[in-house]
Amino acid sequence: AELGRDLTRAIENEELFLQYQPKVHLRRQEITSVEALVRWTHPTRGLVLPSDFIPIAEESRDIVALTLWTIRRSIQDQKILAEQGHDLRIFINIAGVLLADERFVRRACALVENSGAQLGFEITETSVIRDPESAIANLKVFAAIGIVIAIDDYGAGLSSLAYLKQLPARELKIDKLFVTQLTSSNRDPLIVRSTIDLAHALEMEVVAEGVETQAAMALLSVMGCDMIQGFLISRPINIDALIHFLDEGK
Ligand code: G
Ligand code: G
Ligand code: NA
Ligand code: MN
Repeated sequence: AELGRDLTRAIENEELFLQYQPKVHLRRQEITSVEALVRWTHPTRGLVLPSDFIPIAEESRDIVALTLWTIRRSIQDQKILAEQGHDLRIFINIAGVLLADERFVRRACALVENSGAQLGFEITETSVIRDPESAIANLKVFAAIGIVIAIDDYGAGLSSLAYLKQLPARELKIDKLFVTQLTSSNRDPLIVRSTIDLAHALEMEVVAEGVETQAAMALLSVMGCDMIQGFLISRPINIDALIHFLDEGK
């Protein structure tokens, strides 16, 4: 509750910041997008991670202001990256409660449309379950203005093939639960391979999250996985470090 009170102020006081984690396209051998992850420098607690405040923000409705802030900052940072010669799509995590919030949807669309920025929204399937009809309708609104929809944490939550069939998603992110032990497990590679095939059959590109080793990357490449994200490539990093990282890879 205390952290919740502080959060309202934190958004106004610029205590939040974004880090970016690159996704590498395996066949193209290049970074085509990044995921924005919010962090909070709390005046007394120091660095607070999203797992500690996103659930609070969802309860208190601060999630609306927080996410609009994240979208605005991502739009600004995308311009900075483009000026440095790096055209990347920035993906933002969108909490499930927001998919049924018409006011949020209107405000988010206005921000994105006015900026012309290339954004993506990451949503979990579990977040669609609350109110599938409005979630799917609103995701179609986002997709119609050029926002790429990615299904996040696939396989870890309440996955339903009925939703997979209806969501206007272009990317499917396999949860790191199946990836971090990919080369030492019997079942994980079977699950990952069949998920890749399923996503491709539905004309989605596949991102493997939590790639930590060369061996996992090599296996994912053989399996036809399109993109990888994980500590092997980079941890989430500040915009300046990201620019440096991208310049080095040129
Ligand atoms: O690195 P990391 O601890 O940042 O991510 C933890 C979790 O926090 C992830 O599940 C991620 O989706 C979530 N998260 C990070 N930034 C945001 C954000 O801006 N909005 C929402 N809703 N979730 C976020
Ligand atoms: O739920 P979401 O996928 O948005 O959360 C991303 C989380 O995964 C962040 O906390 C991020 O720091 C973490 N993460 C990113 N890459 C790796 C990785 O290679 N290994 C592990 N263990 N965690 C990772
Ligand atoms: Na995510
Ligand atoms: Mn994820």
